[in-house]
Parts: sequence; structure tokens; C-alpha cells
Amino acid sequence: MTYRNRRPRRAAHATDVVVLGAGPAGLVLGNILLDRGIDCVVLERAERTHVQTRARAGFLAANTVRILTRNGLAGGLHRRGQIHSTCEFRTEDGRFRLDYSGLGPRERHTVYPQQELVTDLLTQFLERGGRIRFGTEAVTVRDADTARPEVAVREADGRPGTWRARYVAGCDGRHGAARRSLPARAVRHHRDHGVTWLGLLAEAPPSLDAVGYAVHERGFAGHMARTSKVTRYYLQCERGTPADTWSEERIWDELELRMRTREYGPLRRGRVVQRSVLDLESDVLEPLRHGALFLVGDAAGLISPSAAKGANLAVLEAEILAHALIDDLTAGDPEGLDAYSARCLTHIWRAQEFSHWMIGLLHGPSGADGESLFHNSLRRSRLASLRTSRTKQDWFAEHYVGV
Ligand code: FAS
Repeated sequence: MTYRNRRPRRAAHATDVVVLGAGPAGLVLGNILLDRGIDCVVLERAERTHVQTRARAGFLAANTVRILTRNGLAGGLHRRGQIHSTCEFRTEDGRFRLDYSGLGPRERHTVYPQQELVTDLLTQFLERGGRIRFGTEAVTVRDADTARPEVAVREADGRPGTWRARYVAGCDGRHGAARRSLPARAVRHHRDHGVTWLGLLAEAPPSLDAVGYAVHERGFAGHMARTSKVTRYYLQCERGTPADTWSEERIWDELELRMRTREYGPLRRGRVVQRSVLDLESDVLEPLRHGALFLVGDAAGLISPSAAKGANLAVLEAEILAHALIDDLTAGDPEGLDAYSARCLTHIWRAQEFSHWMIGLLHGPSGADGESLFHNSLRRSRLASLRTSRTKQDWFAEHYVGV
């Protein structure tokens, strides 16, 4: 018998809940389950350092802060987060600011970089004895329509493995195994907004004490603080633009042009340390439950960053699912699990509706044809009513900071 041909033995594991992905959704879910004594494991395909340094969102809604606080997960953001409550719009019709802490639900954002939140959640989970298998890629979820679904994985050493569980939480994003394992009857609502952003992180202090939205005939530009030393910028660009074709000089010149710095003051320049090109698209999977498999966060639906909702929805859905799983696994009460999909879809569509409205507010076609002119006049009218109507401002605040 030649040893060479023997296939590596498949490692088999079991638990109550397998969580796919160690992003905000997976880690909030894992921490709450662990806290209530539910046996669970988080399978994460990337290495720990990558997960802890991946810069994405930064604006946490008041409700997200409440969720993290009541689950004992907000120590870092209370110590290092910065409160934000102002938007500044710079358009062809002038500039106006909205301090939304005095509008609508009178709530504010906390600016706390996603990678710092993920690091806090991950560290707390591990320190409390939680299990995360880094470098373990979920390949597929099988038997989701049974009481013992199985997750087939590629272990960190390349060997195949399986995890059997009572439930599987797909928190592995839009390209994860959970989405790939959905039955044919699953519905995917999808919209390509036809807009592309160059997303930038600059080692430069924020230049405004507000989120800056600049609407310009050359395209949209956005300014969002991340820390006192790092600022996120967005620049609308042509679809298909490779991220590295814009020189730093051209980036800052274009930002200053669109943010009308001649009128409103200079931007504080710095080294661009991260850049990515984002085609603004949105999708929603329906339903969010397939037997024992649940979709959470970006796996449940992708939302464009125009309204800073992605990470906030992930945390909200993770808490809803956590309590539903706990009720079922500790008290045999399946009500929360049965209601999970409908409950989360209500929040998701509300956020999608506002995110879509924001895209219409911030972008306009550059053409001079009738359709483009009509669209741009609508956009200017939306901005004008946001500037002048208290009712519109209250509506804006409710949707902007609410999830
Ligand atoms: P995540 O994508 O954060 O986490 C999923 C995890 O699953 C990852 O760690 C991944 O490695 C792992 N995984 C994937 N496939 C796997 C597999 N097969 N097996 C095991 N693990 C697997 N949102 C905002 O609100 N504001 C912003 O400014 C903003 N900026 C963004 C910028 C960028 C470049 C991107 C990509 C997104 C941005 N978002 C923003 C959205 C972002 O915050 C997401 O909504 C948020 O990360 C969603 O969290 P999760 O659902 O946990 O998914």
C-alpha cells in the first residue's frame, strides 16, 4: 500500500451554532451567544491580523451604540469614539449645515473605525474563552433543511473538515459560503446604482467638524472623519477606473475643486494610505432564513455606503438573531427564529430606501439632455427642501442616524 495516495483524513467537529465570518455581525453574535452559555464557534477564512486591520465603516448609529453597550461590548468605543452630529452640504446653490442632534429623534453618531470595533469584539470573545478558527474557509453549508446542518470547510492546514451544528449563521459577507449554499428558490433583489466611488483613507486630520457632502458638476465628493489623524474621502469616478491611476496630487486637487475650498477653506492634505474602487450597488436576499441557515449583515444584503448603514445593520441583525437562537436553544421557543427574516427585512428595506434617496441627492447625470436636466432639477429641489423644511430635516435625521 503506498501512503502517497492516502487522502488526508477529514476532521469532524460539532457544536450548537456555527458562525461563518468574524466581521461585526459574526463577532457581535458570537459574543452574545457565549455570554449566555451557548456553545458556538466562529469560522473565519482570513488571518487575525487581516481581520483586525481591514478599514471599512466608521459611523456607528446611536442604536448600534445602545446594542453594543447593553451587551457589554462598547468599552473601546466609549473610551475612544468621537461624537458626531453635523452634516455639511456644499452644492452649486451654496452651503448649508444640519446639526441632526436637534432634529428628529435627536440622536448622534459615534465615529469609531470598524477595524477598532472588530478588534475589541474579537479580543473580548477570545478572552472570554470563545473559539475562532482563523484561516478556516467555509466551503459550503449542507443539510440546512434538517436539524443537523453541516458546514464543509478547508482547515487552516489545507485539510478538508466538517462542522455539524443545530444552526448556522451566515455572517460571511456577500461573497461567502452562506450565499453560495442557498436553495434555488432564494430571491435576490439587486440594483446597480450606476455610480462608482474612489474610496480613500488619508493620513490627514479631518478638515471639517462635520460629514461633508459635496455635489459638483464634476461628480460627488465626500469627507468623513475616522480619527483625529485619519480621514475617509470619497470621489465619484468613471466606472472601471483602476484605483491606482489617480496620483495623490490629482486626488487632492479634485477634492478641493469639488469641495469648493476657494470659498469654504482648504483641506488638510496627507498621505493616501488606502484606496479602493466601489461600484455602488445594493442587494437584498429574501428570505433570510433557509431552515437552519440564517443570513446576517452583508450576507443578508449589501447596502451602498452612501448612508453609512452597512455595519449598523450587521450589528442590529446579529443581536436579533442572537436572542432568537438563545430563546430556542435554552427555552425551546422558536418564535424569534420564525420571525427573524421578516423582522430584519423591515429594517433592511428601510435602510435601502434611505440609502437610495441619498444616492439621488448626491449624484446627478452630467448630460445636457432633457432627462439629465430633469434629474438634476429634482436633485436641486431635494437639497433645497432639506435646507429649508424643518419637516424634511426631521425626516432626514430620523433616517440618517436611525437604523
Ligand atoms: P464583513 O464583510 O465585515 O465580515 C465577513 C467576514 O467573513 C470577513 O471577515 C471575511 O473574511 C469572512 N468570510 C468571507 N467568506 C468566508 C468563508 N467562506 N469562510 C469563512 N469566513 C469567510 N459601511 C458603512 O456603514 N460605512 C462605510 O463607510 C463603509 N465603508 C466600507 C468600505 C469598504 C471598502 C467596504 C468593503 C465596506 C464598507 N462598508 C461601510 C460596509 C461594511 O461596513 C459592511 O457593511 C460590514 O463590514 C458588514 O459586516 P459583516 O456582515 O460582518 O461582514
